[in-house]
Amino acid sequence: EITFKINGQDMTVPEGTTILEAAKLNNIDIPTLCYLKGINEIGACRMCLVEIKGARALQAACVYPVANGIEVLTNSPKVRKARKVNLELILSNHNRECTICVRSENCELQALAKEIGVSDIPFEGEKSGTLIDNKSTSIVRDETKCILCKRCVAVCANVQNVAVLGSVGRGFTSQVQPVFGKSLADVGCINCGQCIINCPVGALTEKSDVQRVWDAIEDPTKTVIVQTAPAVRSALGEEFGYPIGTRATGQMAAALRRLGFDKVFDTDFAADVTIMEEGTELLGRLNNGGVLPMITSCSPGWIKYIETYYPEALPHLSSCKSPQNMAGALLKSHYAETNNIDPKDMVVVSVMPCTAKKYEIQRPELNVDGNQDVDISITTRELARMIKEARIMYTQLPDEDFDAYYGESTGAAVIFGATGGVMEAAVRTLADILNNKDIQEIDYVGVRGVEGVKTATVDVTPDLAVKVVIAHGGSNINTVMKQLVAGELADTHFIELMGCPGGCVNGGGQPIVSAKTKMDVDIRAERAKVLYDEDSKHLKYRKSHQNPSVIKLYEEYLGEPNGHKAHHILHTTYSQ
Ligand code: HC1
Repeated sequence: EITFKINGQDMTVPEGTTILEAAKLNNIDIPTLCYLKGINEIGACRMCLVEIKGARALQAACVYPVANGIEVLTNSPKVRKARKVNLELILSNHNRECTICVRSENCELQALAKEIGVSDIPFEGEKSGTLIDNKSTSIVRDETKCILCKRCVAVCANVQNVAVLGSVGRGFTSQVQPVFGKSLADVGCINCGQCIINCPVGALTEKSDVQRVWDAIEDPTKTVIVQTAPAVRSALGEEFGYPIGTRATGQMAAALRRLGFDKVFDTDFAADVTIMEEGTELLGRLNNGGVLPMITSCSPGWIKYIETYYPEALPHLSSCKSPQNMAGALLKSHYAETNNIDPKDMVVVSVMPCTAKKYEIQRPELNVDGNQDVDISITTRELARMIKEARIMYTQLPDEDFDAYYGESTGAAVIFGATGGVMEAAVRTLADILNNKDIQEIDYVGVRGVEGVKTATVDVTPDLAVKVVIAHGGSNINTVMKQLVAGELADTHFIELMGCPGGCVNGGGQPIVSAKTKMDVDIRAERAKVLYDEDSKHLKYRKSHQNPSVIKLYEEYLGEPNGHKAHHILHTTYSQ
């Protein structure tokens, strides 16, 4: 225990507590910019400077541990002046065209400038970065806005284990860039967008496809169909002022209809189809000596990760396309046929919590009879911008349903958006099929939660215990993959891997929450709760094989799961 004074008040905290943490416990807010709890604690931006009585230099509160007897001042004239000068310096080198920046009003730098009271930039700095890299299908990197906080560098390396961003140069020539100044498109970037949602400013953004969606909607020759990923409904409301953890499903469907889409469908329908296909594939591998453990294939960031870093393990991947692409492929085949629409006159738009989905849709193998499964993929944030641009009063909208058939889904599908959800959905179906009954205890809580790597053994039948592993985020994935290639997971049957920490609820396309809020709220858990609530309280069916529209689809069109037609439309291959 350490006893010290902060702004004249006595305080006792555990040893190792930083001044920043201690201040917070005492309801004192110290400004931060480069700080990302547990990820980037480097004291680089000098916004959190505090005075320690008797010490000559000011100290960075985010890295300075309290010591017995010290007296900390967080609001002295010296502190206020230093913070202001440091912020002016950062601003002097920053592209300040805030009115045309997508991060305006959700920019940590802009907020600080207001809070700290910067009213003038007394010096115009030499502008260091000028490059705008927009070659990636998913991510745009704008050096004119980068403030060198290195949050993206830390997330990419330490959380995602990808490490394609680094610091180069010193002083005014200092930059954050991929190696050798290359484009993000030309390095081992997995397109996950974790850099975007952890950037305090607009230096990293998604590549916008909003105009392409408007153009499609305005084109009278096109049937424009939208599908929404499970996790979008867990966070869209945040863009319209609702608290984190608010369910958006009904107002989202209503808004999409008012934007002018011809049909409002749900990716969740295809998530149910995925369970039919992937569950059957797993049973096949178990019965026929196929490659085990089988690994899920729905997260495109994860797919790029394995193709880039563990190509030797590709035979472990399920051959299932992701639900996004299954939905697109079914719309361009079954839906087009039954509605007499030429698939060439259809535009399938997906709304995803993900930036890697923009990369996934343009993979050449993801088509059905030459028609690209999905034409345009936008993020949750881009959808919010469209709703705002259309001046739809989102918060006033009634709750509406998705359109019939492809809008029908189950609780098993909606939990796909949280880490462990695909596994739980699969187990619900496997257990019913193998026991030939409608099992009532279906909350497999052992696979839920935000722990990095989860391991569980599920007694699916009295004779079959299925051993499963679940991981999310590149570093945790890497832990599992190292074990896999070392032969240490030989007794495991099924692995769920998701590219983003927490799964899709915390995907790189989701609403951006400030580092300050993330100190207090685990957004992964709060958004996941929305999905588990929808599963247990709002949906009639909670198992994929009970989805009446999915049953009908197999009866009237696909035939058997994993059958010839299903394979042609719903499965894929990977590249080394
Ligand atoms: Fe996901 Fe999936 S759950 S990958 O996390 O399998 O993005 O939400 O749409 O495709 O269904 C994302 C979410 C999403 C797919 C499904």
